[in-house]
Amino acid sequence: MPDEPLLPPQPPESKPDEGQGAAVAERQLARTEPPRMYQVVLLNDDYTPMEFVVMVLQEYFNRDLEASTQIMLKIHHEGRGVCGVFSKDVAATKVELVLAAARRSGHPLQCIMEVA
Ligand code: TYC
Repeated sequence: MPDEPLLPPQPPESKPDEGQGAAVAERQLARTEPPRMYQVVLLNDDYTPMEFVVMVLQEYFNRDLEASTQIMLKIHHEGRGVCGVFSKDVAATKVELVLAAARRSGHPLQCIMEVA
């Protein structure tokens, strides 16, 4: 015979605020922010040919000839111009591809990304 009286099975111990209901309420309160977006920006310089910049805008940012020429001229006159707005990974990849193409062709073109 055991010393202690036999009790019916007890539920596991839990404090009032640690029940599953509290966890669900907490999860529902945590609002998911939309992902940060990044603009890819081309910078002006005195050496990169205009045609090369127009080609970059067409090839890497899917702009037609007209839009590419407008953006290139804006950069030429104002010092910088936005090529497009993307998620972080896509923006970073575009920057790398543009810089690699510019270096391969021997141009000093600068391309950066910044929070949109
Ligand atoms: N300023 C350059 C030139 O006169 C053209 C140019 C445009 C260079 C845009 C870079 O991001 C640039 N050849």
